[in-house]
Amino acid sequence: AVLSHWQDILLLDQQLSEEERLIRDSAAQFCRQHLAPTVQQANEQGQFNPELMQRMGEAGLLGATIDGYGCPAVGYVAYGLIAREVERIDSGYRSAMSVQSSLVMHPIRQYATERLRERWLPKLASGEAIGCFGLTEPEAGSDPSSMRTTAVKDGDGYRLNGEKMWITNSPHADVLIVWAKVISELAGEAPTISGFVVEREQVKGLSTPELQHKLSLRASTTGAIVLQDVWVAAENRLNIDGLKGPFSCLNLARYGISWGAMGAAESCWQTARDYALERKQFGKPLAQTQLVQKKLVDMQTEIALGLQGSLRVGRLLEQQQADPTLVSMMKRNNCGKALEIARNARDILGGNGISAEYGVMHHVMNLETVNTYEGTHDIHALIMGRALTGLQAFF
Ligand code: TGC
Ligand code: FAD
Repeated sequence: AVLSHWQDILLLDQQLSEEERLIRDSAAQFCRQHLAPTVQQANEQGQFNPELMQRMGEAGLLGATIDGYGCPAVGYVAYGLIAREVERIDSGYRSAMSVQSSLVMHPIRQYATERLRERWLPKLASGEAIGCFGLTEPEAGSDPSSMRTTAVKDGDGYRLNGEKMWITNSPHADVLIVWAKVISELAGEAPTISGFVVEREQVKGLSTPELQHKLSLRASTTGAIVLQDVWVAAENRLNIDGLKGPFSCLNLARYGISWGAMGAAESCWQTARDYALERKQFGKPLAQTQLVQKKLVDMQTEIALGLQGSLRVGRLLEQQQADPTLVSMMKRNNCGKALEIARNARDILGGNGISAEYGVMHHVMNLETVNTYEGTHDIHALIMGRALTGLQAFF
């Protein structure tokens, strides 16, 4: 007989509060109703529909952990559960949700002035406004400390120059969090990295061309941010100096990705199981062969363990006890495992595995990005390696 809770073998459900289960179920319902019907077309056409942000806003999925400003103030575990449901459909949709929540609303909430919070957070929560986060540059990816974008004091503000690359949602963004090196007026003083709230309608010299030819995360728009003498008021500089500014936002986003990647993996695994039960070769279902059962069981094991790890980190975050190293561990593990699971699911579906109709191949393609952005698989190994040995091996 089939185990009644084969889909939740470690009974994660029992470890959630009533409120968390309700949030998860309503996010799942929203995703089935509003995201699933369009995902195949969005991936095939390489298009993100910005109106989806308003639908996500109505469903309370944007800035979910923030208290006030029209946000629901849910816990970190609930936030992870939302990311899991959204990414079960598509990593690109989850990207849109997590950039808005963790990389735009979070820094505005933590480091911007009250006036900017009041101006932007309610609109970002409702999806009426879209935000993006510009850290990566053409010559500075894993090593953001080598960024070339500069901010130079000019009157009552700063003049920004430089180029950001690979920025989720930049072509649609009304508000852009841009990280730059602030060049001091004092001779000999080292530059410091700081963030700036760039409001598209208020500035001149900003362009955000879309990147073309992407074969992954096609249901998400990715662009550049080109800043040519863009002037922003001093008030728009975030109140945080150094790389801990962007990294403190990345902690939250990376944590959400650890849940999201498991959602994509679960979708692939469940499709592979259904397919293997249905499909017969050599006179019996594929699911009745030892090799296929092993693949399905390996998937199940990694998903169950990955979800438990993310749940534990979420609980520690809620108690303010999670060192960022734990986030690196779960982001790295769950993205790497999800990619392997998606590839194995694709394999079990044979030729059908490459068809968009079965909903597995787009996860394979997406997870290639998810394994790379927000710190690559190997960069998170080096972050953990440094925490384990006390020796940094980046350079
Ligand atoms: P390092 O010396 O390690 O640190 C510099 C300062 O930052 C502090 N710090 C952290 N603070 C909070 N949380 C963390 N996780 C932190 N990690 C470091 C650190 O304490 C220090 O503070 P202070 O006060 O002493 O100055 O800096 P490093 O240059 O050696 O860092 C190396 C490394 C590899 C760890 C780091 O650069 C890194 O993580 N690289 C990966 C880059 C990355 O993740 N980029 C992400 C771009 S955004 C993105 O991909 C969005 S995709 C969105 C989507 O669509 O979902
Ligand atoms: P590189 O840093 O050049 O790395 C290339 C390879 O070298 C990797 O395998 C890496 O692990 C390895 N490597 C690098 N350094 C070392 C080392 N010291 N030791 C051993 N190996 C090393 N960025 C943003 O700021 N905002 C966004 O919204 C955003 N969205 C993105 C959306 C998409 C679709 C993609 C693909 C990327 C996005 N990124 C975004 C950028 C992303 O964060 C970077 O691609 C990522 O950090 C890696 O940087 P890189 O591509 O320059 O690779």
